[in-house]
Amino acid sequence: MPAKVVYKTEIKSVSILDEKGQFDAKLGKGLIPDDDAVRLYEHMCVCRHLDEVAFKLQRSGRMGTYPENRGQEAASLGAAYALQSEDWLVPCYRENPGLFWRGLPMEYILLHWMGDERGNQIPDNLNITPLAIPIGTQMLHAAGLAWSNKYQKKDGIACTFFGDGATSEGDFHEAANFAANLDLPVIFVCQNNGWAISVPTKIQCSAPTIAQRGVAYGMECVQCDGNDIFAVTKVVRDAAQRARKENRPTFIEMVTYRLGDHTTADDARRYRDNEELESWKKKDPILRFQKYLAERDLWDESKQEAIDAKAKEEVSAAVKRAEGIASPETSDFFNAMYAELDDDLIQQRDTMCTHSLGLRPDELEGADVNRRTKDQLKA
Ligand SMILES: Cc1ncc(C[n+]2csc(CCOP(=O)(O)OP(=O)(O)O)c2C)c(N)n1
Ligand SMILES: [Mg+2]
Repeated sequence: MPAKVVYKTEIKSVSILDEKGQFDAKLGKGLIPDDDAVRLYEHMCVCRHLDEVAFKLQRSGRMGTYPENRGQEAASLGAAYALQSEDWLVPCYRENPGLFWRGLPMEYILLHWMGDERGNQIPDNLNITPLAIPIGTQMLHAAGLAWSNKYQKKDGIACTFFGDGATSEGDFHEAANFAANLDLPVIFVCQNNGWAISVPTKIQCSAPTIAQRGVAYGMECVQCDGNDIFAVTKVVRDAAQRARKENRPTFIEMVTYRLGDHTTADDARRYRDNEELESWKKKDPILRFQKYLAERDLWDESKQEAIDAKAKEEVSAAVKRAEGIASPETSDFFNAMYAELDDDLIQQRDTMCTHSLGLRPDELEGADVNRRTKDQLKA
């Protein structure tokens, strides 16, 4: 008996504004009104400028490390634009444009990369989780947030961002399985930027698309041009509707490219062809958006000058706020980490504030602990 085909699928790839600035008027009709398009473009320019400044801050010793977002601005921004304020944004670390669009003040990101934990104390009303540096953990958090919202019958879905490399982590597979089987309102946004530090996507995923990794879990999967803010807006809007109406997750692969190094601790010239880089520079999300706006008489050189001046002002004010913040107290470490402190944690906190080595603070009253001898500390 001939084998029957029991399952067939296809992955669609959505593109509306291509690298030459050509616009699919049918697919893109009414997606982004002109006023919003101008604001989104300006926002992308501000974020690009932040990258330049942050790079210099790191090189001059004023910041620990920094991952440039350059080239990927349309992905998180289009997603944040398509979502609503009650929806969770569950980021990785290359989503500045989307986070700022939601309302995160820029100095939070600067503080984070300056090594100040207060950068991760995101204001509650923003529905943004802290940057996730361990690769992949945030996808599980997004599934949990969506489950919690569904369980409590609250409005709001969860949209999580991660890289191509993160889809090789177990966490991705657990989160995808969980979301699909429990009917959770989650959007999984994979920013496929071609590289996981020095590992190219093609040697860590043998399938022709990353999008199809979601098919095995039984969810809708789609690919889009991640440098095309119109395509991004469309696929995220569709996915959000599916999540809200049907409680179904969607996996979106946004094809993009990081034009910078992985972080300031990396030098991509050691593993990446210049030809590849140059070909992606032509697909820059800002350039094509500029062409689109120019075509509609919404952009010219003088407008760009005004945008650049505003970007300089905004970024330099944020740097001032980040660098001008008072030093944290030792106790902030505990107070930021825990919602409530039990007796044990209170003792740990107080002990840490005395700079003692594990001695009880009540035993140290009036003593200068740093001058105690080893024997005294042992006693
Ligand atoms: C669990 C874990 N393993 C390894 C690392 C080190 N690491 C940091 S970024 C990165 C690559 C991530 O690549 P990708 O998911 O494609 O994201 P991209 O940086 O390209 O946006 C790795 C392996 C980490 N942070 N966490
Ligand atoms: Mg990557």
